[in-house]
Amino acid sequence: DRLTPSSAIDEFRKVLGSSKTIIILSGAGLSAPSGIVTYRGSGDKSLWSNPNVVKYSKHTTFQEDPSGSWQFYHHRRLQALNAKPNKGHLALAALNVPSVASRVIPSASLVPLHVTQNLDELTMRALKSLPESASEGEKRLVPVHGSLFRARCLSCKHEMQSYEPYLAASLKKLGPDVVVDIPVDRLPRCGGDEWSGSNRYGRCGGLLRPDVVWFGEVPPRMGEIAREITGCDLLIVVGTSSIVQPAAGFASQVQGHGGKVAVFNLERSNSDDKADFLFLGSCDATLPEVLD
Ligand code: BJW
Ligand code: ZN
Repeated sequence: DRLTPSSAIDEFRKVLGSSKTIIILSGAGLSAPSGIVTYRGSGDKSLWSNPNVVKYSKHTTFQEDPSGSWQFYHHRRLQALNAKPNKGHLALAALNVPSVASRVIPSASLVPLHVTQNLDELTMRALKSLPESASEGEKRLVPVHGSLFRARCLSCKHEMQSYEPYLAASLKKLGPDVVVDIPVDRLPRCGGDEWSGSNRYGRCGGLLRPDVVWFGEVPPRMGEIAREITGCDLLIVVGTSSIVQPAAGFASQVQGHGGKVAVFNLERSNSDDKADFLFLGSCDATLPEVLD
């Protein structure tokens, strides 16, 4: 019933302070100030300008070219490992610190559910940098498109996590534009030592795939998210183009039952004219300013 979204901080703070159920939805823009390129940004700064991203975001590509896919994700992992959480990640994570929560979100019955579409684990690292009293936040973080640092076995479904620069030996210091021919039996395998191919842990030895969500695949924990959306008073949307489903549908679902939506983005994004609040600017500046 409003024509344009409000950018009044005090009005937003009242809604924030009276909300019982708060959901945060984040996208690539949250990590942009950490130096991680977005998918759909302009020009050279867009991952989508790299044909590999289009190719390896399809769920059928891994079967056709597992070696190329693992090499592509090797470089994505290095980029994320070399980045650090920024002030935007930290401002959101701080809502899990009891002294901050009692001041900023006093009506919240639980710490916010943070649904992130990012694969870089920077929000997880921001949460881990907080005092022990904020540990609830980790359970309430849903990496809805998976993680660059997780893999799962195509044979036995075993899931694993690793921060080792696997494939480093095969790739040496080759740049992201060079694709070499790594035989499938040298790709990360189930039970492998640092995913290197030697079956040190006696698991099944099957081929691992990156535990990320490609187009055409169903994201995890959707039931949990749907339940939370049903009672959501306030959805805080940060740095996403709001084009990719299912996350792109959250705002209208929340507003459909009377909840409010606040958008934080560098520029105008899909359907943000329907938002209740809109804070334009880089989220490493706007989030600390609006949430502190
Ligand atoms: C800043 C900033 C700063 C920059 N500060 N802001 C038609 C045909 C075929 C399929 C479909 C179809 N229609 C719908 C579909 C489904 C499809 C889909 O949505 N496609 C659309 C593209 C049309 N979706 C799926 O297939 C999904 N699965 C699904 O729907 O299953 C069905 C189902 C669901 C639920 C229940 C039951 C059934 C799966 C989607 C998987 C997406 N995977 C990717 C790639 C991961 C792998 C990899 O990275 O290698 O995930 S795609 C890519 O986009 C990545 C991202 O997480 C995702 C979203 O991107 P995001 O985060 O919005 O980033 P950008 O770059 O788009 O936007 C950045 C924003 O930040 C911009 O707005 C900037 O302005 C802003 N910004 N700097 C603040 N400093
Ligand atoms: Zn296995």
